[in-house]
Amino acid sequence: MQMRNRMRVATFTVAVFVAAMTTAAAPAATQSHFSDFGPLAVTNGTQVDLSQFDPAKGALTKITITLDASTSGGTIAWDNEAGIASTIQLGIGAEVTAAGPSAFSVVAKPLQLDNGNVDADNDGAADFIGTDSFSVVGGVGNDSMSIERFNPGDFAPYIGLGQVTIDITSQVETFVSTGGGFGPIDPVAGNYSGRVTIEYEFTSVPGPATIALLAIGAVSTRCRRRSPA
Ligand SMILES: [Ca+2]
Ligand SMILES: [Ca+2]
Repeated sequence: MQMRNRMRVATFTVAVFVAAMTTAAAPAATQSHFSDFGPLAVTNGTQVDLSQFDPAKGALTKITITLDASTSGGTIAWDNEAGIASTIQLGIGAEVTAAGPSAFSVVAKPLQLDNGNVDADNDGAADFIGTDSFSVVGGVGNDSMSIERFNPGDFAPYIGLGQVTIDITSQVETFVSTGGGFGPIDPVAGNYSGRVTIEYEFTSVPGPATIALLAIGAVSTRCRRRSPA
């Protein structure tokens, strides 16, 4: 009879221990928020507000900010001034920066890109017309970049029940790559838009059920120790 009781207590203790360990070893939880911006003329800026991390949910361990940006409506032309024919890859778009508190900054560079072949300079002028020139008109560019931060010393502005403000700025970005030719570009800025996503990774605070299980486990262990050998 006594043996059967001891077995029962031991089995129960193991079950509580396993339940408690399963809870303790649970993977970190995540929570994310996003906000869209634009379309805006490139060189204009804006702001987006995102929810802070609610400290009641647990301890913040990592912040990831992702910037998805797209561009359209820009044009760029290039005119060959070299005496040889050339390949050309040309792009127009934006360098978009999303900057939050604690110097969390992420940059994306969406570009409308196109490529082709041009003749050698045949007009002695950088006039952006003729068979020695090339243009990008239309199309859409996309880019996405993320940053991750792990230093708890940087987290304070992101914790609370309010909002965290992310500043969005932009400037004109161009791209030129030739196969031997050279010449000037004539860029005209377009528009850009995008989305900022913030992800909070955290370890959960143990709930009342977990604490109760741990307490029962402790009591069971003590009962077993007191049992006669
Ligand atoms: Ca020319
Ligand atoms: Ca020309």
